[in-house]
Order: sequence, then structure tokens, then C-alpha cells
Amino acid sequence: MKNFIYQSIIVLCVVSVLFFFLSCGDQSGSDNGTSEGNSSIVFRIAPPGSETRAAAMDCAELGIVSVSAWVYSSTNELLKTGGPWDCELGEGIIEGVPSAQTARVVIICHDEEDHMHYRGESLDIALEADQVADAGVIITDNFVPILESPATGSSVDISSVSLVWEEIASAQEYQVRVSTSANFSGAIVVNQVFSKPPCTITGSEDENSLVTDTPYYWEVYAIDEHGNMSAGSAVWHFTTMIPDSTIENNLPVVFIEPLSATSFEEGHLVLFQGSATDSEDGSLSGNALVWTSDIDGEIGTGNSVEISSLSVGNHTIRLKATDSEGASQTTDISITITANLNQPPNGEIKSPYDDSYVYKGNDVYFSGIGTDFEDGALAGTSLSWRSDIDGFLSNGITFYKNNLSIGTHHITLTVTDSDGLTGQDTVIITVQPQIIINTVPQHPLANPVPGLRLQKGIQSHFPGQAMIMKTVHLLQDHFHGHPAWMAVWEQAATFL
Ligand SMILES: [Ca+2]
Ligand SMILES: [Ca+2]
Repeated sequence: MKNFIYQSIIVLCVVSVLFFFLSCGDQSGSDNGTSEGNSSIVFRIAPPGSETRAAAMDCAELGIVSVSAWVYSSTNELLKTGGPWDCELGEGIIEGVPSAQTARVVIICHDEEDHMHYRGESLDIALEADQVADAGVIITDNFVPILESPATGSSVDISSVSLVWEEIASAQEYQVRVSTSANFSGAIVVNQVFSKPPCTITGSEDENSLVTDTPYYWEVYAIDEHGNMSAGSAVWHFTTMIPDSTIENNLPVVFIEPLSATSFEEGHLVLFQGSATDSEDGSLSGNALVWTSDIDGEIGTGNSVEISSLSVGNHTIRLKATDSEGASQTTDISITITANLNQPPNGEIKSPYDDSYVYKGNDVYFSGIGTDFEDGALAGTSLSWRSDIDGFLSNGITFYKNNLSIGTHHITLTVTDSDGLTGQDTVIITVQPQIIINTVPQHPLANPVPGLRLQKGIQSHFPGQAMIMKTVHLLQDHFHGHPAWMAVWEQAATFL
């Protein structure tokens, strides 16, 4: 009961705030002299599949940024558009709607690129002059077609290719696009509107005919009765073939995954991914897949290639798959590399020196600089240090490290500018094991005295062994404050 009263108070507050805003809106409309006798419509939205109308849209989860509204009369005349509103608001008010007997509100939810993903509508809203009509909670539905068949990556009989997707209740028609290019930048062989699935491409004479042994990519858009078009479906692919049991070796089927964009800045990393299957060999990989650019030549092999060194220009990137019989098939994708006026930074390691040695446990001093034409001197996390043995070491211009593992380390300094371009420098240092002898036990170092000069190559008398001294250092004894000897020995021979 307490809860109910509390909720009622909240509802009353919301309603009074609403009326306050609306009266302001009406007033300003009257001032403009344009909305005499107009109505307003309030609505809230709920996510797809909501059972209860109280569910809130999780805009981030659904990838929705904005919401727009279209108001139509009973004769489908567009009365007013509203929004866009921030999706997070979960509601909106469409003001200045010319009064009509009844109206219909269509809600459209867009992603950040303004592509339509969800759609909902509310019918038979009674409009009265100078009144606020409540369209209630409008449950939105997915409006992006979901592809069904042929399964992506399959081979299909060229004599009749049937493309099938799930029907969408509020879609009036669908636009189907089929291309030889993964990002539809190449030839579009089908670009047609269908009232419902499937889209069937048959025969070989008509102008949309497909060619055998060719990879094709396809996608579907939904269009509602008002011409609003959805975001594109996923892009699926199939390869055409003529079923023939007399063929002894079939060509591989090869695909390139669509890229996130068709244009990239020079110096930025582009990831190409592709796959190939062969009816005799199965899945092809490694050197059976070769990637080339018509500008830069071969750029890599295998299922994926990451490259940041593509030249500026319009590239046709080709993936060629070759089966064990030497039969091959190719597919292409077009991308543009645009000039990047930003220059990459320079990294330089000042310390440690290249090809230097250090004993395990001793401090190693790291110092480096990063300079960039645009950003000037780089610092902090713009400098990143790694060892190929110990992994990440530190960020920054200088630091000490005394726990490097024994071994030969390739130390790499990577410097990154504000635009994400990088520069590197590498040095090699070797960390050696050490033997510390605080009191040198035997002749000729039995009683070392300060000032005694020792030379490398002195032979020591360990029981049963001959050791040759490699280096000797006079150290401060950390425990007693006395000078202490550190000698590094190398076993020269063993007495039998
Ligand atoms: Ca084959
Ligand atoms: Ca730069």
C-alpha cells in the first residue's frame, strides 16, 4: 500500500511536469502563430521482445544511439516528424502535430551511423486540438533482416540460387544485393527489391546471371511502407558451381571477410581475413593462401594478414587459394589507402648499450627517447619497453631493473605518437649468472687488503678444481659497511 501511494505520487509529479512543459510548448507555438489547434504526442519505448511494457531499452547493449518518430494520419499522410532523441531518454514528445482524427506513430531506432536497427509503432492515437495524446509504451522490433540460407561459405548449384532470410512483419519489401566483392565495391550483380523472401536467381541468359566457380557476397535490407530502410544484414557468401560427378578435381572455394571500412590511413594496421575450402582437400591454410596487392605485390600468406605498410592508392587485394592438385581460385577486395600527413615518431635506446653484458641481480639502467615531428618529445606511456624473454618491462624515459632473467635479451623500445603511429629501437643485452665471494677463500686472495690490485686470469685454489678469475670488483658490503670482494670465476679444469 505504501508502495502504491509512493508510485502514485511519482506518477502525479511526472504528469504535472509534463503538463508544465507542454503548456510552455503550446504557448511558444502560439507565439509563432503556426500551431493553432495542434496536438502533441508523448511516447516511451521498450526493447525488442519485451513481455512487459515496463522494460527499459539498454541502448548501449543494442547499439542504439538515437530515436526518431514519424506521425501519419489514417490516410497515411505524413503529419509530423519528431526527434532525434537520445536513446537513453527512453521517451519523447512530438509537438505541433496537426490535429487529425486518429494518428499512427512510427518509432525508428538508429545506430551511431544513422542506420535503422529497430522499429515500432502505435496505432489509432486519438488527437484533439491543444491536447496531449499518449501513445503509450511502444515495443520496438528488430528491423534488420536475418539471413537463413544458403549457409555462408557453401557451394550452390548455379542453375537455381535461392537466397532466403527471415521475414519481418513490418517490412513491406526487401532490397537484395549480390556482389563479387566482399564490401560491395566491385560488380553488383543483383540489386533488386523483393516483396518477400526468397530471392531466386535462375538461368544463365538474363542480365543478372551468375558465373560458375565464382564467390558471391550477399546482403539484405528491409524497407517499411514509408520507405525507411534498415541497416544491412550480415554479409554472407556462397560459391557457384555446376554439379558434375565427372569432374575429378574441383576448384577451391575462396572468400575474403568484409572489412570494417573501405578506406584506411597510410601507416595504420589493416587486417585481412579469408578462408578457402576444397572439396578434395578440405580447409586450405598456410602457404595455400596467398595475398597480393596490385600495387605492392605479395603481402602475406595464410588465413589472415595484418599489414600497416600498404602504399597510398587504390588497391585490389587478391586472395588466391591453391589446392594440392595445383588448381587455384581467387577473390578480390578493393581498399583505398589515403595519405597520412602525420609522420611516425622516432625511438632511440640510450641505455643499456647494444651487445652489453650484465650480471644477474645487478641494476640495469634503462634510458630512451621518443621524438615526434608533430608531438615533440614523447614521455610516459608513449614509451613502452619490452624484453623478448621477460615481456613488458616498463613505460617511461628512464627506470632501473634488477630482476632480468639470465639469457640474451632483445630489448625493444616502442614509441607511439598521438595518432597511433609507432617507432622502435632494439638493443641486445646478455644477463649472466654470477658467483659472489665476499671473502676470497684461497691464495692469492687469502687476505685481500684495500688497494690491492687484482688482475683477470689469476688462478685460485678451490679443492679439487682450478678456477680462473674472469673479473673482480671491490664492493661495499651491504651488511657490515666494509669493502667486500666480488669475483667472477670460470672453471678452467678439474683435477682428477
Ligand atoms: Ca580440389
Ligand atoms: Ca607524428
